[in-house]
Amino acid sequence: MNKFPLIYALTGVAATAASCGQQEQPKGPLNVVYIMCDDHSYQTISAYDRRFMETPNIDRLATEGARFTNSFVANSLSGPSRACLLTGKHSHKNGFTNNEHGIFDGSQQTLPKLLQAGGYQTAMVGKWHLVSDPTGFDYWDILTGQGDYYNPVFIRNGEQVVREGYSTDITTDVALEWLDGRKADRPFCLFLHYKAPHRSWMPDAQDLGAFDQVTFPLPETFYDDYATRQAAALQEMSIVQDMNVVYDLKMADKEGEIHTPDQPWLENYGRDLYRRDLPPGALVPGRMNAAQQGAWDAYYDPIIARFKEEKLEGETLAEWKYQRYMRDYCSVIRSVDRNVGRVYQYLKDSELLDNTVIIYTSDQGFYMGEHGYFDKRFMYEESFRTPLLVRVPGKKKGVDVEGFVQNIDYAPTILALAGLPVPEDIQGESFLPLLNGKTPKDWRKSLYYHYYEYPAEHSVRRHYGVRTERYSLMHFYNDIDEWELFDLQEDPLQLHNLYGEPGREALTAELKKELERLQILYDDPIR
Ligand code: SGN
Ligand code: CA
Repeated sequence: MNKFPLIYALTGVAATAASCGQQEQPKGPLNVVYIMCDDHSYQTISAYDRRFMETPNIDRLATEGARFTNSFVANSLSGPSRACLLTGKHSHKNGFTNNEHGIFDGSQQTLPKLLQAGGYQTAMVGKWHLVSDPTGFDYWDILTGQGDYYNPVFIRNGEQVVREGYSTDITTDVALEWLDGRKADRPFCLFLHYKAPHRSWMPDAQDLGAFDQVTFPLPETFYDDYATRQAAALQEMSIVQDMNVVYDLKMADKEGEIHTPDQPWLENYGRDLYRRDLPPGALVPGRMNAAQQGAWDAYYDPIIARFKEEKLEGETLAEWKYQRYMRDYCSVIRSVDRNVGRVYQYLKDSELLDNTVIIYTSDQGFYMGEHGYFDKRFMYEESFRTPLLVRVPGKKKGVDVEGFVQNIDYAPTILALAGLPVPEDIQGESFLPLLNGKTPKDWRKSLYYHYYEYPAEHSVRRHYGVRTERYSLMHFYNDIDEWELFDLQEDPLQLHNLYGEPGREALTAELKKELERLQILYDDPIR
């Protein structure tokens, strides 16, 4: 099977842990802590890839559980991915196809409702992003919209609460408080959804500068020319072209020389830095307090001054942008990793570790400069894939799971862990049988993908496609009609579109047949 580019993982988690054997057998019904980040790339989890940073707490789930090396999403975007999790169905079935026009229909059958009916206590804390109010949760305490990094606004069971502090810490605090107050006589399922590390990658004050001594390796495809791939060229998510030095990279100088007065939105760094029309230190939604602002300015002001002096251009500017992006992004992940450590420690101290499943994943993958990109959306590997680490008490430790799994599988898997029946209309499959590292013979051999959000921010064209062990075939449609075909064995970086090349007719026909089979199987009306 094709895997994550594990050539980069220098010390194989599986190798270290293979000798560790079984965990303790669980006592009583299993609890579930499902942790999902927003835009966390597998490239920045050291259990998958050691090139960029260390994530010891997240990695522990791999050494004590299973690392999925072929984990994918159905539609690489936040709201749609969350709707897949809740329903176990592809976007066209759960109705939430894109962030911009979607309102999740909370009256439909969902995982938390099925868990509640099965006697579970359910809670949803953190990023929700599905517009309608959550249903099926005993407790919900969600960030508004995308959520802010600093002093975020939450809606707690319908009531607005502004909490002072850093989003990742606060989200953990709220989740642990709920765990403390839950009823001890019933099992629980906690959905803990961090806003981090979503754009605009704002680190916690204590992590500012953590990667200043690091020079991140430039991805091989950073200067991709997109030859043979029209849709790949048409996007607006390029670090060189579209990443803004002020908005994304925090170069808002106090003199207003970098950004002009007609661009006041730039100063807000994606909603939540300080605003000059308000007195310093005032705590309002979307505004740092004086201490936060002081730490922020102390770190960024000298970088801004240097940036103004240096007047970088061309490739030097492009690579400076890449380094700043990576430094901010990885600094944000440090806080995530620390908070995963807090959750783990809480479960350990509360003696819950032996009967609680811990799942760590992201709502999709993310580009760390591959193809020159940030963001996600494409069916290309970096954003189609998503990290997945699962620690189930009583299962083998340090296992690599190679079978194809997708985010429509979380609902049936969690139901299976809870010992509850999986309704017929759920399209995903429980991946519990894969947890010992052996993929059953009749397990799925191909995956279906469908992305809808266009016209929209980042201009990634609508597309659907099929992924087999070796090949990836995609059709970009709407205002273009373009096919792309990649041989992932020969061309893992996906630079060479084989579609239409002489000699590929039989392969193309076979993959189109498989694509159609999946579209019929999942009952997708757009084909
Ligand atoms: C925001 C971001 C985009 C991002 C979408 C979707 N812009 O609109 O860069 O692609 O969210 O992300 S921002 O300026 O508002 O940060 S998703 O993960 O929520 O789907
Ligand atoms: Ca996301």
